[in-house]
Amino acid sequence: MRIDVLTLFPEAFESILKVSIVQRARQKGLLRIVLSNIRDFARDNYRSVDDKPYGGGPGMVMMCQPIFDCLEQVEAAEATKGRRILLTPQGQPFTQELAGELAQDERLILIAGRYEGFDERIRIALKPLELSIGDYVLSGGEIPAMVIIDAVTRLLPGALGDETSIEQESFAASLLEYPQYTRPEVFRDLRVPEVLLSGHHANIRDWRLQQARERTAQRRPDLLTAPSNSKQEKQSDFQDNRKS
Ligand code: 9D3
Repeated sequence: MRIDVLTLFPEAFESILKVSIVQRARQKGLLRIVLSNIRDFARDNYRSVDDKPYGGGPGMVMMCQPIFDCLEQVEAAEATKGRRILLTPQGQPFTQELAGELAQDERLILIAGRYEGFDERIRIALKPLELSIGDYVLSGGEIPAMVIIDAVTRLLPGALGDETSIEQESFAASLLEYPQYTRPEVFRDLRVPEVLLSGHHANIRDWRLQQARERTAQRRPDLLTAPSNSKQEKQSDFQDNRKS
């Protein structure tokens, strides 16, 4: 997969490029990330990429011209144009399911903005998929773009070490994780639950499923009623558990 990022802060992406799974996927040749600085496409002496909103109001708006020109050059670099994605607080919520769909694509083009927003003609003419990563206010689209890169990269075939992990991740949205323990058996008087030491695999499975259900009901009851849940499949995760 090739991921292009159009941004005013390409240097902000150094961190994600250099660590863990994204870095490993790049080394393995599964992923190529190409950063483009929108400001390189500015045309005036001030290298402007934003301007005042028509009709007045606070803040500045990202101009069409630098983004259109940057995108045109980026798209021309490959035969495959790729899926255009605009990061905005008004976008469709990014989910694990969507990450799975994006991971099938050959090429993604992420456009991260700053300021109060984009000139509406960027939406009208470029018809991007518009994504938000959640209902909180960030300073720009760079962190959302990194979130998408990270979530999608994990789903590229061969990116994760062992193959069972991907299967388990696809169920991540249906039930919360059960409690996990590692050595020692007693730490500051806190004991590991007896069932986990018993070696009785059927009981361990039952306990984990029950714990996961209780925890989900307590903390995220919305997950238990959501239509996209594959609870059957999640249960099969417990029936054939290779997690620990
Ligand atoms: C005052 C109205 N604000 C819109 C809710 C203005 C505004 C706030 C923050 C405009 C842009 C931004 C910068 N945020 C993003 O670019 C962004 C974002 C986010 O803030 N939260 C969650 N997902 C995303 S994706 C892009």
